[in-house]
Amino acid sequence: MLIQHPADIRPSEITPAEVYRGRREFIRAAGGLALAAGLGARVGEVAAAKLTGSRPGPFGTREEMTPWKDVTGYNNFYEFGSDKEDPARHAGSLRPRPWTVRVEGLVRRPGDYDIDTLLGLAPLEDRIYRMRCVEGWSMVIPWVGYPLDALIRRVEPLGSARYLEFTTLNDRAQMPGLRYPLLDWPYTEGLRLDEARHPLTLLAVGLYGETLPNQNGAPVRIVVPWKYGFKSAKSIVSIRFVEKQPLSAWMKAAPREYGFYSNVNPEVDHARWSQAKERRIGEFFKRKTLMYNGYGEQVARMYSNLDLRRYF
Ligand SMILES: Nc1nc2c(c(=O)[nH]1)N[C@H]1C(S)=C(S)[C@@H](COP(=O)(O)O)O[C@H]1N2
Ligand SMILES: [Mo]
Repeated sequence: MLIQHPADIRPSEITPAEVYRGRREFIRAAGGLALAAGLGARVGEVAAAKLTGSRPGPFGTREEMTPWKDVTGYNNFYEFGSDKEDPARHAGSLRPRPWTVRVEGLVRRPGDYDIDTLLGLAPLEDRIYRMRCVEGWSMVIPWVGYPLDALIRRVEPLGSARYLEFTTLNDRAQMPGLRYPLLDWPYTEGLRLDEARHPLTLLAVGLYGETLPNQNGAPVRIVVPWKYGFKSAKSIVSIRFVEKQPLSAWMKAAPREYGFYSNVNPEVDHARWSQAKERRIGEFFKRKTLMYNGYGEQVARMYSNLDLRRYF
């Protein structure tokens, strides 16, 4: 473990979180978004990778954001190892550019989308979401991205398309963890089409106003805040539109433990532990886990006909 003495902390070490908070407060104080673009340039002097032009989006939470060092230092990204510190330590070998995402399957307009084309498809938004890991911890993360539906509309799904399958990069040269058969690589995940089109579901390209750090799934990932974290696939290289429910990497590995839906649900326990409570990273006492991670008002109607115990 690295211990940093107070004397070692230089005043120039302003974290992206502090910059982000300052920018948001300034935007609020100024009472207008028109100023945001101009401020972005000044902020850029501190942090080179600033994503300019993102604006506050809907569905925000007022809960305290998890500090930058935890959001980027305590991660699950098995392609870089299974310890929480492994992704931050090893994800430097990931090359997020050049990068293309292949859109394939049951769409009228399949194709390879360059990451920069993808970034320009819709206005970027700041979305502060609660995130709940299936292991029982949670964070509040200010993502930057846009609704995945913006891309879906663009590629025009066929009437037969009912599910989406996401696939993560599978390159041993960039991802040392792929040497270990923890999962049947590549990492894949899936969503039902209506879930993928839900306005909460993001195609995320950043956090805290910065380009997505490698350990968080650079350069582009999915974010589905009412489901357990593993549904939010990182560093994706393809999105396939299919007719049948895809089998995710976690379902293959442990079908009794990980279902396709994996909606956050305090009343349906994991095969080996309770899901009633969670520990917000940075807090000591556990808090109660909320149905659909607190997003029930927005998403519950999608599951009105579903037995949540059976379809966990
Ligand atoms: N490709 C890939 N995506 C992944 C994972 C992974 O191991 N590989 N872990 C998942 C899990 S279990 C969680 S909790 C979240 C963590 O995202 P974060 O590190 O950005 O908070 O990523 C998810 N996406
Ligand atoms: Mo997770």
